[in-house]
Amino acid sequence: MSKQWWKNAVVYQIYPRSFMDSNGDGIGDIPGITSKLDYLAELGVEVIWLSPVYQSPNDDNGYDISDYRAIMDEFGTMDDWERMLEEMHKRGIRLVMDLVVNHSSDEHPWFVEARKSKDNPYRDYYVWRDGKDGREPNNWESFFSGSVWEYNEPTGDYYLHLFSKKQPDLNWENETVRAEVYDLMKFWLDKGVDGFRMDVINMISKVPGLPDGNVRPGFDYASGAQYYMNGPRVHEFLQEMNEQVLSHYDIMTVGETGGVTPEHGILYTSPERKELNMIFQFEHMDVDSGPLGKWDVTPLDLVRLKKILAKWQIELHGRGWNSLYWDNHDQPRVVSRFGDDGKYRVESAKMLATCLHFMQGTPYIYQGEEIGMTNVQFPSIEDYRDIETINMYNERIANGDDLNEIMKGIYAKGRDNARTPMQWDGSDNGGFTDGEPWIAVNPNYREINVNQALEDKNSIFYYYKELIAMRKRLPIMVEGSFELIHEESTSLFAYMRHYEDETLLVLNNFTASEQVAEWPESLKGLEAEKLIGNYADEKKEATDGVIWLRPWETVVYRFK
Ligand code: ISL
Ligand code: CA
Repeated sequence: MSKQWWKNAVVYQIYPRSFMDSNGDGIGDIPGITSKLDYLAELGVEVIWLSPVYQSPNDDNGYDISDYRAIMDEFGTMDDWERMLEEMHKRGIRLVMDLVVNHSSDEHPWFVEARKSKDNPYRDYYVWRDGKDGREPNNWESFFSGSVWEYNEPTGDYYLHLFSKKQPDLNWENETVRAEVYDLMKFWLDKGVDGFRMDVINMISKVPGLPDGNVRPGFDYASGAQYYMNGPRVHEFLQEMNEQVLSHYDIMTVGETGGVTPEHGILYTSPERKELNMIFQFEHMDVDSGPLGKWDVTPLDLVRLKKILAKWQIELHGRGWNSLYWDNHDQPRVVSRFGDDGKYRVESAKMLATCLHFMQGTPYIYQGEEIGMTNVQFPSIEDYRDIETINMYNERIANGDDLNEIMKGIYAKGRDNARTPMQWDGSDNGGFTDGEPWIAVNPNYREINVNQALEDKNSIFYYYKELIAMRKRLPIMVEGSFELIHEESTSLFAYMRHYEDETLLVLNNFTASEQVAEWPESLKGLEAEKLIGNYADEKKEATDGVIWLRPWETVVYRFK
């Protein structure tokens, strides 16, 4: 039944807490979102992915849900939500909601019941194990530091939480749990939502027995990833969900799936398997990390980045479907991360946008990316709000690690980089709130803001608008095959797209210096039409046998 409308759409992600505050309590909310829909319509996005707005104690900003059928008080009411949806649909914008069902909040009535006694009817909604030799049942480490196990006094055993101890994992082996999930999905679909982004959906099936992982010397806990990512029954569960729920609606689905290769990608997204439309893979989010993981900051390895993205492009072509993203609410700002957030902020933001949007797949824009918002460096841990950041900080301080090293990691990779409030204008707090924002606004809001971008015809905003519009006009952007060129170049990310009798040449300079490279043999002598670029003035003749790019330059040519 799917019309596959999501193949040429661009998705815009809203992190509601930081988008727009309508009532001065310092917290972004649903009426705030509704008030900015004209702005998003102007940008041209056709789908909004909204991070969780359900009732939640906010241990992890809404990714810990205590009522799947209610709106968080701080964000507004169900009426506000319904009005927002109506206003989106009026503007031709579809709404994708976040589905967080690997875990619930510990304040969800299911868990409140489950933890009371071993014979409670909800006990089996969660994952319980006895301790081993006075310790946790196994050695897995939580994403948010420490053990994945929490001791529960009334029952004398432990429950599993891959994330915070206020996010107990639901037991997907229990078919009643699965039926509950399908029910709540229908609740929202029947209200008219147009799809789901499924939080850590490839972690719902754990290997029975929950075996220990291998502890590295000097560490207390091990990664258990091989025992819960892409687990034994995950495809069975997704096919069941598809059959019972998804297939009955004209919607789009995107799974958040860490630890996947293109082989997994095909299993999750190939249409005949009837699971998901697309997934978020994370391989390209590791290209600036060392062996110790995300906080082990290293310079970008451009060759690695290109090879990873090229591999996904080629292997999923005709077999599955890619999601394309640089940013989301868990990642640092891409212009700071892979671009230059100083002198060449505008050029490098446009270059990164071009590089991503000309690949095959559905592009995602994270709020603020379209105006080139940057990372932030707050002076003290007191200024940070993210549970992952705070837990990591406390653990490493207790461990005697160097404070500067810790802060260096937070500045480069901390999730709050993406969560500072949206910068709407140059007034106090960037126009986000009249009150005290729940997290400080990036101090650069007087220069970098939406107002400024809308007034400048050469802004990053209008460049994104053009990229979004091009995807509608040019089938080659959606359908074309992908070919990486100059693979080993440590400065250029260059590729071609091929479709019918057309070729696109997409050239991106990832450095602040001029770059010269050989023009592809197959295009020599052909007439090049320039489609888009980030330098206004013309440069040297494009077909003189060399690629010549200025600092952070991007340019796309079409050949027929
Ligand atoms: O952000 C991360 C740390 O680098 C990731 O490990 C992240 O926790 C992982 O991608 C899962 O993310 C999703 O589920 C989490 C939630 O905190 C994230 O915000 C969400 O995107 C638990 O629900
Ligand atoms: Ca508010």
